[in-house]
Amino acid sequence: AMAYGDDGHNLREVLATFKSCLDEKSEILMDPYLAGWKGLVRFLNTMGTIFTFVSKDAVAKIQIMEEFRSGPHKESYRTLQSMVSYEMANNLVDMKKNTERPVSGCRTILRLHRALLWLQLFLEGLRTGGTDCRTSVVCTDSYNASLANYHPWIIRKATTIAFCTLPNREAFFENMKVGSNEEAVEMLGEALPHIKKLYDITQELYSRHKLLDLP
Ligand code: 1PZ
Repeated sequence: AMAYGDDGHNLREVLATFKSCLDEKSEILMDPYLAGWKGLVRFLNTMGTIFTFVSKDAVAKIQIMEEFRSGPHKESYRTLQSMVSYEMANNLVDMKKNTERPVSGCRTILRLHRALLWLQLFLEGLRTGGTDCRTSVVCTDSYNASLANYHPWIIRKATTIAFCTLPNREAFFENMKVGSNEEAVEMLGEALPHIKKLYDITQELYSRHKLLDLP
């Protein structure tokens, strides 16, 4: 099993990175959150160049957040909670479209947060689907139940076409580099509740501050 993951796309480690995001006060640490996303992008890049338009957008958002994390207010971006407090208190969050304010951390993380719901639904669908379940169908259903609601027609179209190129469940699990199908299912069963917890905490945070519709 040592050989697996040496090429840097062992999904077990990526999902474990997300698990390490919660601190003792149930705050979400920015650095492992971004590291988790970087791992997902690495994994996505093994799925073929047709997903380049997706990984480019994810990378751009990760970079925006890394700049906040290395800038003059880096301490304010230590957790998602401290980011929200800091940006709200300093009037840095654009509530309307087409104003002059620079891109906020809050709106950037919101995009990744919405994508995390897609990830959770998709991997949960693969986990509970039968051996002959169609990856592209599971993926499309998860997308339609999450991200699609925020994407314009042209993106939905491109995304749906790209999904059709996904390999079958067995090959997909193989590409996760976590061992046999059974081990992959077991790993997902262990990891997904932690992803869901992160999602729920972020959703509650954004909802409490009325940030769920940031343009
Ligand atoms: C294994 C198959 C992977 C499929 C990936 C599924 C996600 C589809 C997302 C399609 C995104 C298309 C490109 C850009 C979209 C942006 O317009 C939006 C909104 O941002 P804005 O324009 O407001 O700045 N971006 C997003 O919704 C964030 C998308 C992040 C996707 C991360 C995917 C990570 C994949 C992990 C794979 C295991």
